[in-house]
Amino acid sequence: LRDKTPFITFVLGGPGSGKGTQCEKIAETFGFTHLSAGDLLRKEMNSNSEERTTILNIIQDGKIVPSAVTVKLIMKAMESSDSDKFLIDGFPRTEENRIAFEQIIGLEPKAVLFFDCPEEEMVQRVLNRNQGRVDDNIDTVKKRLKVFETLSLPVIDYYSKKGKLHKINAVGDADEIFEQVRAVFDAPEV
Ligand code: UP5
Ligand code: MG
Repeated sequence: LRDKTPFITFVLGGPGSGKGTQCEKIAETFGFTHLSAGDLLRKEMNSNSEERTTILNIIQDGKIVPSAVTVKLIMKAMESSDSDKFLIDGFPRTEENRIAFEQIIGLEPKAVLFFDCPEEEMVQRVLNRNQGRVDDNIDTVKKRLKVFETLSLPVIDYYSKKGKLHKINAVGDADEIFEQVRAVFDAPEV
């Protein structure tokens, strides 16, 4: 049993906007545990899980894995950690994801970061990454961008209306971007 409600921050932004890079810095500086939904799904995809083929096909097509699968993985990761501060990177990506998390986990984020980056920059970063991700090719990147625009922007808009959104200009040097992020976590209301 936990004696404290976990401090949850959702970290959102398009493909290649720098979520993972900035989460590492936040985790290091502010002591959060970094959970990347994409990393959890890729790990599941490379295991002998029953879901592995479904996940691979969806990721290759730039679509969204069913909420039940992703929320279960996030919940398992949270439960197996003794941390009470989590950065959830790349989730929720749809309104349905958001509602599933609220219903299954029963928690809401204290803050939501949005890394705002122009499309051309995101495409360049993803295509330059070269780490063998099955979705880092021009065709899948175009699909990921489309999904981001149609399904993920409404989630960002939802948190903006709730007054929880912190929009970060994600263009420039990673350390400069982190200075904007630092200001969010240094502020007393967060
Ligand atoms: N880089 C970083 N910052 C830079 C900077 N300031 N200047 C120049 N370069 C910079 O960065 C991307 C690349 O850019 C790296 O090479 C980095 O060095 C460089 P990174 O920090 O990795 O950006 P990030 O936003 O994390 O990009 P990523 O590609 O991981 O974002 P996605 O949201 O596309 O990927 P994710 O892993 O979250 O999801 C992948 C897929 O999984 C989804 O498309 C979807 O199919 C599936 N998924 C779900 O279905 N449900 C989920 O909940 C989550 C994922
Ligand atoms: Mg990432």
